[in-house]
Amino acid sequence: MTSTFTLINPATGVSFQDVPRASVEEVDAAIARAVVAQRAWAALPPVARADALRSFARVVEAHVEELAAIEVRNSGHPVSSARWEASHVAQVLNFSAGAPERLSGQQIPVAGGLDVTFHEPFGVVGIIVPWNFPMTIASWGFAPALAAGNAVVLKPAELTPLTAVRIGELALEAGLPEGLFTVITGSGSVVGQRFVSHPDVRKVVFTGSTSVGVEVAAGCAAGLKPVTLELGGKSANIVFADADLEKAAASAPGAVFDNAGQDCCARSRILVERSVYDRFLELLEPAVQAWRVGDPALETTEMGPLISAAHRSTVGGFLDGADIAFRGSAPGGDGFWFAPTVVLASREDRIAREEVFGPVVAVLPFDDEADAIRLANDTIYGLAGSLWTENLGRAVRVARGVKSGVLSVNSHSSVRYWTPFGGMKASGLGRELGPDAAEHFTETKNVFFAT
Ligand code: TAP
Repeated sequence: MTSTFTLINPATGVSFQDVPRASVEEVDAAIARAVVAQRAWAALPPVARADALRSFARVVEAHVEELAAIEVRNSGHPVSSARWEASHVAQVLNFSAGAPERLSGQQIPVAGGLDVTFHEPFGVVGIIVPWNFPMTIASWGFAPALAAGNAVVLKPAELTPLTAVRIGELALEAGLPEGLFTVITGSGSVVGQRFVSHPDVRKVVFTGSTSVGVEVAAGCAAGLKPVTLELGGKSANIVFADADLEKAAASAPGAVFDNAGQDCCARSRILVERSVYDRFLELLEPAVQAWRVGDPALETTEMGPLISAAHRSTVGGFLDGADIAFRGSAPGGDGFWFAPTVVLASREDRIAREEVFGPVVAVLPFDDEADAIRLANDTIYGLAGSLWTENLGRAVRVARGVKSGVLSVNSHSSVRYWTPFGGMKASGLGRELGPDAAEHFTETKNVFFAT
């Protein structure tokens, strides 16, 4: 009998569906089918692969409402966010559809012959997805991987598999060949590990915690397998005294409480220049209290529940002994609710150093520009960050000084599918999205033809 796991709606705490837990044999069978499908896929003319991805995008676009409704139950995302995420998948597919015809290689002049560089697909790519953004993060891997001529086996997180499973079905409805893109539900230690160890999976993309990422990277190194890692973060939101303080304070809650803080790019440290520290907190308090936390099925909701009871208790542990400045509100009931919380912290506090992955933000003062850069970099992570200033020279200096893969000035934007995304230091290895996204799923081959 097939083993299963049970899904729980995070907004109600009620279990609602059982999902198969794949065995190693089932993973191996999917990889074997992917090997066969990939050969035919890579042999298609690039325009045919581009057309297939555009059809896939159209089918996803036609199912945005359905996918959003599934995500509300699956992960507790507010419906307006879930709708954006589903549309984003279609956009990533459309963007990736431009790649097959642009992976044109290079001809380099040589004496005595002709020299051609090809971008060839790896073969089968294994993609391991976390529970916080089940649809978008999956698409950042599978869309460019398919565009480059690979087959994909994808493992969603056990907590949130439903939208990925549905997207896998939509791929078939759109006419993608059987076996080319397979979504396999199951545990990380079985399915994810098999992607790492199976010799026919030639590249792995892992998004998740830094601790598991290190394990995945070690396994890939043992098989000399390339790996892209998108890991944790402790991003800084730096507010200088010369900033538009009203704007900076009004936007700060969204930058950390979006998706209940379960966002690798969450600006979970607000660093404020000492001379405006008190004024900034005065402006921040009403913005936090106005943050709408509640039923994710409502259009007006800005923040839903945390993903699980266990995660809520981990997040709550960060408040032990913390100096809480103020909190927003959250509903009662059986969902995994947690009120947005602002903590006054000093540099050595656990809350100022470790990733919380929940709606808790640490506020710290700094003295000057050099101190701001030092403090922003005083973390093992280097994923995202924001800085607020009206001084252009300072914006340039600080943006160049902060060790993060993505930064925004007078904004909190982190992800655009047409610009590169990824982390430095313990936040990751390699980049996703952007103009080179599909190329990252190819190996370079150089051939010299003697004449
Ligand atoms: P993890 O516990 O690391 O899980 C991520 C995925 O890896 C899940 O699908 C998990 O499977 C699987 N997995 C677990 N153990 C594995 C193993 N030994 N080998 C292979 N796969 C394994 O992370 P999480 O709790 O889901 O996600 C939260 C973390 O992800 C945070 O640190 C967050 O910052 C990070 N994150 C980073 C980004 C980017 S883009 N940098 C984006 C989102 C999240 P299960 O189903 O068994 O859990």
